[in-house]
Amino acid sequence: MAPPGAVLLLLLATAAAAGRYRRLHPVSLHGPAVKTFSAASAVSCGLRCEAHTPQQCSGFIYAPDDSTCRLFSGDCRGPAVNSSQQTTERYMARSVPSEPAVGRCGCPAGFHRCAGRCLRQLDLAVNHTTAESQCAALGAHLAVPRSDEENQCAAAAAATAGTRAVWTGLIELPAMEGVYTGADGCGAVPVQGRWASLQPDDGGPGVAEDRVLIMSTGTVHAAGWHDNPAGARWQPLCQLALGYRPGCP
Ligand SMILES: *[C@@H]1O[C@H](CO)[C@@H](O)[C@H](O)[C@H]1NC(C)=O
Ligand SMILES: *[C@@H]1O[C@H](CO)[C@@H](O)[C@H](O)[C@H]1NC(C)=O
Ligand SMILES: [Ca+2]
Repeated sequence: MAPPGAVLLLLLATAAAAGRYRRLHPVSLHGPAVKTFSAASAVSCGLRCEAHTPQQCSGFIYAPDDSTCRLFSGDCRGPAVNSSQQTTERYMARSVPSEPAVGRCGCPAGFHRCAGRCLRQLDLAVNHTTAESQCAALGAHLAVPRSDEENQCAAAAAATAGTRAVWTGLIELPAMEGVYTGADGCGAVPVQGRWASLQPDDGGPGVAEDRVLIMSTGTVHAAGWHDNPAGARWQPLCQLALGYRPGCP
């Protein structure tokens, strides 16, 4: 039990950090923290976050009870939250002052808002490696649909793609068959109920299919998620790492 003085100090410290952080609702996070360590206060936790770029650290959770400071990347909060698992932990989302003045629900040029995320589909079908670097050149990563809404956004993008499919930022972990991690840095991605009929099939003997695309209707393939080899060519769907706005359609 912390003495009243310590509680007051924490409140002051949190208020001092308020200008550089937005306090969001209590959350729980599916993904692992990028970094976890012990810190004396919320302010020192915030300073550790600020020692990184906004892409590397988009916010933190400080637990005064055990002095645990956890840094997160890529606005990991959001649809990863399972509301029935909410805790009283306070996620402090880092303010990004250089964010373009595009209004609350706007996105930078070329990107459109969907389910709170900024997305951009590229025109050319390329392999997964090239898709990743093309998104990175835009300050983004391949899209990682975690919620039903985000999955619908990705499926809608696939429906308008020339190839009727888009690459996602899901990669099957080499040592863990069936576990897919997200390019958003927020850990394992829930995959239940997303796969197209007969997927994932790992491509059969001798073929490693460890990347995931979203197929729309209107092809010979079943609609839904498919595993494919990294060398397959599909259109990239990029997602901005920062600037998640939970209240925006
Ligand atoms: C949320 O968490 C509860 C409790 O762990 C679990 O029963 C439920 O299936 C989860 N819901 C989703 C959508 O993950
Ligand atoms: C992807 O394409 C690039 C450029 O054509 C090539 O250099 C690279 O080897 C390819 N990677 C895979 C995994 O196919
Ligand atoms: Ca497959």
